[in-house]
Amino acid sequence: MSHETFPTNRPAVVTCGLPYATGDLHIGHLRGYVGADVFTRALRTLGQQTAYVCGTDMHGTPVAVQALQQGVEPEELALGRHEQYEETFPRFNIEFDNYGHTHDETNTELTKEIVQTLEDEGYIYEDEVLVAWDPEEEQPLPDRFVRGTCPYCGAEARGDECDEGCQRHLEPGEIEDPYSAFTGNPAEYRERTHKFFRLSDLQSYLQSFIDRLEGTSNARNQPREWIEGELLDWCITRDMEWGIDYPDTDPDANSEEDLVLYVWVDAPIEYIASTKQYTERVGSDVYDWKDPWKQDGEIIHIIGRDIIQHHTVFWPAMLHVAEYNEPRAIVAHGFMSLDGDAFSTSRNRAIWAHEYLDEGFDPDLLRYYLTTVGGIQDDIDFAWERFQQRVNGELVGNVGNFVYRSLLFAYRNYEGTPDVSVSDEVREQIEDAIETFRTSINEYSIRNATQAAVDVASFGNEYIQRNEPWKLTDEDPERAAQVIRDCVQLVKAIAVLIEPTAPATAARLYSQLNEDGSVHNTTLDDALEAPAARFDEPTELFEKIEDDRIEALNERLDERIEHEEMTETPTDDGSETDDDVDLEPLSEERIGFEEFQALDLRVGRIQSAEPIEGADKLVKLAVDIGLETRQVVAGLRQLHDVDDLPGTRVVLVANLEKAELFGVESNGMVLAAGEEADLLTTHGDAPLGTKIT
Ligand code: B3M
Ligand code: ZN
Repeated sequence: MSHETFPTNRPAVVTCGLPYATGDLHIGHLRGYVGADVFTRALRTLGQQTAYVCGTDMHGTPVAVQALQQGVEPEELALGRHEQYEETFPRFNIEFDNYGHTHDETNTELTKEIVQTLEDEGYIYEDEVLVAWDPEEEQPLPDRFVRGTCPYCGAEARGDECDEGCQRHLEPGEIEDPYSAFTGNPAEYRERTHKFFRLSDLQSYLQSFIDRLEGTSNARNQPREWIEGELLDWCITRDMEWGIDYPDTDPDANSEEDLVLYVWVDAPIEYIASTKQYTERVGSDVYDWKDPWKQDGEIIHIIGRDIIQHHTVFWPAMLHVAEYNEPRAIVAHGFMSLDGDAFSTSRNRAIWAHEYLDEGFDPDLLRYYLTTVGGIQDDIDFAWERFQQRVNGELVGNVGNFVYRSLLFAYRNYEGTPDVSVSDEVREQIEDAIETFRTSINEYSIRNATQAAVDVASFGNEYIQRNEPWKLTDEDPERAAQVIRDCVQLVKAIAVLIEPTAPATAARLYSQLNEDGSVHNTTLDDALEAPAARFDEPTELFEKIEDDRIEALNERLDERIEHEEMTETPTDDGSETDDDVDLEPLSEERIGFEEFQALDLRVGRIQSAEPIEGADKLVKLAVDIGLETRQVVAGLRQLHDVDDLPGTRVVLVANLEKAELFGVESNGMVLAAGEEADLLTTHGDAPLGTKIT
């Protein structure tokens, strides 16, 4: 089945992958949100009614793990991030029609309703499943709480995805040689009862869906292997507290069980919930969420290439059984690296979104870079020099140059647009650009659509050079007026065609042209409408980026990377993404001096240290605190070599309740900072046992 070309007369909804509420945004993250924003604006330029929605992904182990690390409640952590994202996106001219989150009421209710429908339709059953378990901590280890070996490709993997290898989704119980991502304890598998979605019954539906699917070729081809292979049923619940409760879980009947929905159930449902919230705000006469999702409309998902399986297998299967429309297109974008290496939030190897803005760079420059430096499917790289090259070469040198010289000439000689009609040559040129733009968007290529706008400027520069209007004003004033009239039309076409990629720039240009109305509401036809008769003296659209600025930026980045490398310790899971170590907020609650004094802190010295069998991080210490020697178990091995520890002066909490860890008694605690346990020491020679006050 082939789809009608855009624009259709059915409302569209464009979504982008929901950011997990786990970390600051860096410019690499922005690719998807910018890409989907550009695509949405471009659809509107074609005349397609479109809503653009997204929301924060609040649930799941990515958030739970980080909350645990930071000692805060997942909800508090997630809501804080949500507000931060909500505030950041518009600063990059990313304008969602609705930005919700997966923990809000709309999504919670809709998720429960949809899961109930799956159940009513007979697609859910209960079964025993082996769940990774930390036997020491007596804790289930869902998803990112466990690591091990991918059974498909042998790579080191997370519990629910082979993130560094074959990218497959992994079902609970699949990962081999599991161990806890926290304690490092070898995990065992225990039987638990969970809910399963009968994905295996949907093979033929999914095959036909994939045949109809539009978008990038990776999203259309990669899933075939999964769909045509053995389709495992999908475990849709987890032993966790944080998440949306399984709808029929009766809290009283099941008091020790915390069964919540797997994050990948409720996350994509936010696409619908967010659209619904948009309708609730603007009214169904303006935009009805039911059109794309239930009736007749177009659904386009723009996602990272690592989550193709979730969007081409699990998601359409759920939609199908719950009687929602299926996506028309899935556009899976590549990743971005930084100077040839992966961005790493945990290692601060990144250019943060706020840093880019604080530098004073126009967001449109980054939008342009992200959109044009590679095709959407390609992995791309960011380097300040390349950014400079593209900005100076294409935006300043080509687009900016053409626009400024044309408008300045027009202003000085005609105080605006010369009063003649546009020539056939130039009209045809613009018509071709419009056609390229339209075709490109129908092929989901925002890069080619943007190129159509830039090509108009290249043509314009060539046209003005070839016709030399500055020579014609005296010799052949009519011809000069024609050339400049044509140039102003080309400028107007550029404003219309570049708006999706560079909306703020297009708006500046439109106001320089003294056009009525907003460039954000223009459609392709406007590119050929006559420009305003009068306009003021123009100003330069873009500013050249100087070499010394790039040098300074590179230096700063190098210093940061070097610094991080020097202080770097391997993270417990070796992963480069997501687990960033944000500082915990300062405690709001003050304590009295007496409360502080209740802590019996003493100067001590480590006498001996030995590793504890089976626990990767733990070490057994004998600490001399003057009055006696204490045996203490401490998690110090990430940062400290066991053999180097004896002799180190430490601060010991002497009146902490005794505990037993790995069968070893711990009588006190040594103070250390952060996840990697940087040991606190003293600098003078305070006698051992001195109380710290
Ligand atoms: N929150 C982020 C990711 O895996 C995840 C996307 C959800 S989209 C419904 O890239
Ligand atoms: Zn794998």
